[in-house]
Amino acid sequence: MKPESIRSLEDVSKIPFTVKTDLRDYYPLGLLAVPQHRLYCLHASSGTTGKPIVVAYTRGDLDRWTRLMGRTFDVAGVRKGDIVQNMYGYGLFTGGLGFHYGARAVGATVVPTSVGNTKRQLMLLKDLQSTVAACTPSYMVYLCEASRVEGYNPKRDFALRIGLFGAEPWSEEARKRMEDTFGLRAHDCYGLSELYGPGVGIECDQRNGLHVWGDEFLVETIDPDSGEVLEPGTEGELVFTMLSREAMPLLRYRTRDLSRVFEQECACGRCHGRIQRIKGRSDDMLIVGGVNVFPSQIEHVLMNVPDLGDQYQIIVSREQLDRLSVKVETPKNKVNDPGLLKKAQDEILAVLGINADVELVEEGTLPRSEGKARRVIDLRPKE
Ligand code: DLL
Repeated sequence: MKPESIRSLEDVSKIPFTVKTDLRDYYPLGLLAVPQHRLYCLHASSGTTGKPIVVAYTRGDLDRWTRLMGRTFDVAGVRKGDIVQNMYGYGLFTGGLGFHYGARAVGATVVPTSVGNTKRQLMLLKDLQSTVAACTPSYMVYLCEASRVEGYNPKRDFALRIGLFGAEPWSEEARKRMEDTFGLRAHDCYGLSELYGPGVGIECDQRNGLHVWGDEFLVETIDPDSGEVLEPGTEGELVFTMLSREAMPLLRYRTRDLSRVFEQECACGRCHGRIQRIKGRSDDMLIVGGVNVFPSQIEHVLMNVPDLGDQYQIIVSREQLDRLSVKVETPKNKVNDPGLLKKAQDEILAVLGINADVELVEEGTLPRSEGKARRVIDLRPKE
């Protein structure tokens, strides 16, 4: 392809797709479109094996991302004077800093509590009278419960009026629960690290799909099997082309997220297009408490620990928060080896960034399948 080959919007479909494995194959910075000294920041997200994928930003990219996040906050109604308790993880994950930049862009006060430490989160929500909660929806649902257990009366003690929830799928039932408990209005926020991070899509007050910033993202939907471009309105996999990104301007990036593009104008009057809330994924990626997990990553880790067999099972459950358990086979004399158990747990934590309950089971105990192995059992309620 040469730039001259693109003369109309239709020509975009001639450009080959970019996929997550391209980022892995060129790890860490092989896909840079600018000299490395122009980079101002790097973030990283789960890859499909032991290495993460790295995303890079120039100063211009950070400014643009900040602007997109500012608009995202604005659409949700966040204003100067609001106190944003940012409970997304700060660090390599794009959630923490992305929401931080957004709060700064609209002139709100940001409280960078980051994830976890629930008692302290609740105390600050009350003492600071935070008006905006930004976190994964599963954590907010957990806070509904936790706030009562800790003796708070959520509507009386807290001043939350807006929730900015994303990084994982969530249901209308979860929305109702959060809104009924805290008296806030919950907005779905969509994004992915490869496309800056959060700030790709946001629900306006109509809450009828998410507006996608059309001056930055060109959206297509494709058939995930054939790669064929679908008519707007048809459900398929979202593919994005970034229009102003400098450091890593991915073209036709396949997200693996399933949705549809709405053609009708939104009653709110904004002219940026809309996508439906994400329905699921066209690959096997799991999102456990907001953290992306590929079964292939776990396999990669387990296979690199001596004495662990190649049969394993991943079980995802939800008690209060999401839980990841891994059963893996090992020779009989190793089943009670605490060193081996710890090694497996530590390696999973190092690569995936989450604590998993590992259980060593004797060789031959996990079910064998004749076709595709059923490696993942997701017991979370489908709501
Ligand atoms: O999750 C960025 C983000 C942070 C978005 C905070 C919103 C809020 P990644 O870790 O790269 O980036 O994961 C991206 O998460 O491809 C989707 O499968 C899923 N995802 C993100 N937002 C939503 C959402 C961030 N609102 C992957 N609904 C994406 C459903 C979502 N899935």
